[in-house]
Amino acid sequence: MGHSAAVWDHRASLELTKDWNGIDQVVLRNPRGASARVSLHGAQVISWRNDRGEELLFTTSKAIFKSPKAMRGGISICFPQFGNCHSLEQHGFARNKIWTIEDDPPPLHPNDSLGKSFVDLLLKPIEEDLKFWPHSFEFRLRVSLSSDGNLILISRIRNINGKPFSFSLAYHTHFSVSDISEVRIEGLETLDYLDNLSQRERFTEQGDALTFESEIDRVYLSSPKCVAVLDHEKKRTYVIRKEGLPDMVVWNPWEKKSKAMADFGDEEYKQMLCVNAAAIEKNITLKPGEEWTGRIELAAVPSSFCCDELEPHLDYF
Ligand code: TA6
Repeated sequence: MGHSAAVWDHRASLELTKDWNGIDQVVLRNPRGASARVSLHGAQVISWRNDRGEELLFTTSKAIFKSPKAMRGGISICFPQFGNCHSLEQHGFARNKIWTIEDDPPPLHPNDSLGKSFVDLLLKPIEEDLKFWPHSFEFRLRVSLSSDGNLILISRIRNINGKPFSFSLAYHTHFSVSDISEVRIEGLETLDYLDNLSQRERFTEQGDALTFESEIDRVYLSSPKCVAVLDHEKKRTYVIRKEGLPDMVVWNPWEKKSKAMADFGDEEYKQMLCVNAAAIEKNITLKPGEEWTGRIELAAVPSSFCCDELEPHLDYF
């Protein structure tokens, strides 16, 4: 299929709907029945289902849909910061803005389109934003669903000939799990991490897979391109492959913090785990005209797989 046919096919496969607040959502589907739903509010992925219709992302049952606050859950785009380090909101403003659909963005690699259902979203600062963050940027996000149901997010951030600026970014990803005590993460062993529960003090992870018995809020540094989240009870593994994102945030609020969050069920910590590919320890700096790309590919596979067993089709990782 030539490029033009692929573009035609792609546009035909987009389904536009509106949420209860009248905000546009895009539904991506693949021929096997997998789907993903993206809200133009914050370009937030609010659903990712496998070909059996099982929801793979956690969203709270206590969501507060009070614009501009992002709904808790799914995958929210945290930019230009993640964590309190400026006068901005804790995880930046991008997830609280309305994005637009861009029909004809600057091209990506052909592999980023062929055989995929995708939507290109764009965020540019408005006058109001420049008061808080005076930088002329364009943030392009491609959300795609591959033929085997993998979810791919590609961020391209360009400095539109303003003065140099620095930012951090995280894909704030809430995975749905059967029971947090049955989950482990492979790929973060022996890494250094900053512990947000101890004033970001630096520690070194021990040699075993990461398991969960209490609140965790850590930034693992210089993490590998591939990390696996194994849900023993569901015999399901989430494989996270990333490019341009050296850090990995792991967060579960556990019981006490869950009870303190109005938009989070007291027991919901048992069914979720945040594993966020990110670039936060070292800010990214863009000179005028420069562009940065950060991408993740999420796969949900039977637990017998692990990172290096996945098909080599992920040819940009
Ligand atoms: O490390 C993850 C984290 O920064 C936690 O400290 C917690 O604040 C979590 O993000 C939730 O952030 P949100 O803004 O989605 O409520």
